[in-house]
Amino acid sequence: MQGKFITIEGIEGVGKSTNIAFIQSWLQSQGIECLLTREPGGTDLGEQLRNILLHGGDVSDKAELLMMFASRAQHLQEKIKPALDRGVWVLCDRFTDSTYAYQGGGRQLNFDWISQLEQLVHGDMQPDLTVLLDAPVEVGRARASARSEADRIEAEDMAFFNRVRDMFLARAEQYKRYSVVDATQPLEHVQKDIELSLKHLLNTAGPV
Ligand code: T5A
Repeated sequence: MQGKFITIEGIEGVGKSTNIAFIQSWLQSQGIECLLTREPGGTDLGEQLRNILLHGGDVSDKAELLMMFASRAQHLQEKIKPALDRGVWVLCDRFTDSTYAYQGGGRQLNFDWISQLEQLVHGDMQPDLTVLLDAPVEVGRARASARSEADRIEAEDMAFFNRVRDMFLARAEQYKRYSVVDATQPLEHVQKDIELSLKHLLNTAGPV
């Protein structure tokens, strides 16, 4: 049986890394084998692209878009699809929803280009569940900046991140696979909400 594909999304600092680790340990406690990975990155090529994307100098908006999808194409072929085919559940920190939010919403690139690249790279394959951790931009930025210095994308202004957040919320309205969690809550409450979505997915997944 195919594994399930779970993605976690949201603006910077909302708690994606913290909560993807929680999802992994919760699923493992249910006897489910999981692979935890991230985008951009997840493969040797993807991690090299990530380094350019987050720490490179002048990267044009179109080059940024293409590198996000180049990383994803490699990631799907080398890691995500083989794991799902083995019945392993894949937990991915960001996926194509981030491209719609950052390159589409934030950079205001043409949506048709994103959708054409999405078709090229993963066709109709979509996550089974997307957990969107939502919080006002000020909250996410305060948490992220307390933890580390801003990278090339984190250095964008508030208006950019408000467009990113709005795009995530608009997509969450559009697609049933989304579960929106209020990330301003204390961590235990955030994780209770995530657990409910996981239980729902597990109930609809059949035997694992
Ligand atoms: N990108 C990515 C694109 O532009 N297009 C794309 O297609 C893709 C795939 C990737 C960058 O690339 C861009 C988006 C990004 O700019 P990244 O490493 O995924 O970068 O992203 P970041 O969002 O920068 O990740 P962060 O590590 O900054 O944030 P997280 O993972 O959301 O937050 P986390 O878990 O590290 O938590 C931050 C702090 O908050 C605390 C944690 O303990 C931690 O200290 N915290 C809470 N505190 C209080 N209450 C809670 N509920 C808390 N939850 C977490």
